[in-house]
Amino acid sequence: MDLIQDNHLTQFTVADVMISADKVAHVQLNNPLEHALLVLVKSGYSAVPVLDTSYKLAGTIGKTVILNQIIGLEHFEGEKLSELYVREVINEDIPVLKKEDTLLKGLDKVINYPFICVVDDEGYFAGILTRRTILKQMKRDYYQQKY
Ligand code: 4BW
Repeated sequence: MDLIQDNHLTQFTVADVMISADKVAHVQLNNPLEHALLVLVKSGYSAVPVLDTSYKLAGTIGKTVILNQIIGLEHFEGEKLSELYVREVINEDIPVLKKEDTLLKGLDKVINYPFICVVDDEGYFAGILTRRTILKQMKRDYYQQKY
């Protein structure tokens, strides 16, 4: 409890530690799944944000949902990768954060999601808050309190 009351988790905002949009791998709603899988495999991430053509956040997409689409009963149906689009399998049911939200609010959300998308008031994508950045900040605060 001390960790939360005395340190800066409530003073730091999401904007202080988020990964900004220009450094985040993403795909677009109108990309074929082929392209999305390529981005996921080449970036090494298991899921990435999905944006619309005006760079507003639309949801997320991960490797598992794409692979599920092409696993047939007897063989891989790879041709589906060029026939299906990101908009058909996107996960739209995701939490979001605002830049001005506290890190404590972010901590609460990353318990159930490895990363949380950050948007502005109009829904434009600003970046992501990851478990890694939250944990790094908490570790820093812990050692600053101790010594
Ligand atoms: O390419 C990577 N570089 C580094 N430095 N770490 C990586 C990389 N790929 C994975 N990791 C590590 C991170 O600790 O594995 C964790 C789980 O990755 P994930 O979920 O399952 O692909 C990473 O944890 P994290 O940094 O807290 O990131 C949580 C999730 O946020 C990732 C990924 O889905 C997303 N993500 C992180 N950075 C991203 C990103 N998505 C797009 N672009 C980025 N720059």
